[in-house]
Amino acid sequence: MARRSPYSNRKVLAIVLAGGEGKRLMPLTADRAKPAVPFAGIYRLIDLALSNVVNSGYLQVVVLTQYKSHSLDAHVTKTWRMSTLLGNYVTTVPAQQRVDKNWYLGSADAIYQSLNLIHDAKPDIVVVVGADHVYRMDFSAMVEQHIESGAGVTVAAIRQPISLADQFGVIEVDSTDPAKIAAFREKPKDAKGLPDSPTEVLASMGNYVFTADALIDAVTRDRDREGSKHDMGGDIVPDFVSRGEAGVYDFKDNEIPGATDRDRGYWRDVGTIESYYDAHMDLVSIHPIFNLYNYEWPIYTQHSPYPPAKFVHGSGDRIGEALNSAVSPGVVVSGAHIYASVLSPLVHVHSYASIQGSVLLDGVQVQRHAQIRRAIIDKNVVIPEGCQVGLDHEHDLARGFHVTETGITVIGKGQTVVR
Ligand code: ADQ
Repeated sequence: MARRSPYSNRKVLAIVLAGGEGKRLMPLTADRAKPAVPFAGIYRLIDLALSNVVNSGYLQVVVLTQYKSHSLDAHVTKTWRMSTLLGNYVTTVPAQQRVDKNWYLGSADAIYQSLNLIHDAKPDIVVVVGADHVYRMDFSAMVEQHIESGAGVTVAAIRQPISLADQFGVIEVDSTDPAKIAAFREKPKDAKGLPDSPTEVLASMGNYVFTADALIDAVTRDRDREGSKHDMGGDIVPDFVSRGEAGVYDFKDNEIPGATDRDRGYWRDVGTIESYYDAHMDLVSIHPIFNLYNYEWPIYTQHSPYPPAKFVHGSGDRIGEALNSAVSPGVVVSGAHIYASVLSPLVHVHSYASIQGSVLLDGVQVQRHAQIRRAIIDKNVVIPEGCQVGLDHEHDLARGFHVTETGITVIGKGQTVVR
């Protein structure tokens, strides 16, 4: 669904940064890159970024990968294959030491080492987006603002609580021109609140629109800059700001077809276990805060042709039911009670089991009488009969599970669970 734009004659290349390690999502990222972490049952995180790019009308897309990229590469290659007849593509490009013996030193270096792709595509504009956020966004509106402003880079921004300032690039806008960035600090520990809202800061969303030549010039100069970490937020954006060439695009102005009052402006960085968990709970509230059911701006994915989910009477004629929950194809709930949870494909829950406020990834098996509360359980883990997870955190830690400060229990892929 190509979106019309008065500037559609401009050639746009989209680059998705998908090489991050995602340390704060451990153990979910022990075995896979963060953008490949499953989300909402049937998706991978990268599907959200790619759906936004494609729905915005940009059909030439490169995905830069590095860390544990196999499952990410397999997913993107299988799901996002496009007809090349019109010159459209979504392609993954692994780190490959094109320039010297170094792997990508940071996100800016990932682009520097991939400049051949920009030289080949010859775009006027490069849209650079992260791959680990849950949101809908029409990038074409941001591209229009960028072209009109004449900036070298435009950074997408959203208000966030000041308590989270040290997780984001924090933007100060120019007092005379609110579309211009006066100062940008990456993950500051001492951020000041906004003049009209002292409890909030204006945070970078990690999405950028560049004039292609300005991007090529910036990452090339950055390569030899002493002390640079070769990071988009830490080095490249501040460089544009110091030259007075950085603009800001306010995400609250972004209009998405089919958005409801409730989910308009929704954006979550799912960089931590807490935010990943919360994003799932946002999905299963009765009127979802993030609405997967907006078909005017679809989130695309592809999965195996599993049969429909099934709910059956189990042993002793127990009713199998799931309330306020999202249940994927291939799931069987037999005489068990599920509440406020997300079940991924092929999860099987047996009689007398109960699951509340939890996220179960593909193929998890929950045996009879098991009880699961506020937990995230990775692929194919078997929860044995009568086992409790998330009810006693001391016991969870003693069994080698991960428990967050806020009391979310996480069981990693391949972990053996005992009662
Ligand atoms: P972070 O997400 O902490 O902050 P980073 O870890 O560099 O920044 O990740 C940004 C994106 O780049 C992610 O999608 C990641 O997968 C990817 N990436 C990281 N290293 C990479 C590499 N070597 N090769 C390829 N891709 C790589 C960023 C910005 C902040 C902003 C937040 C918003 O730096 O300014 O506020 O995003 O979440």
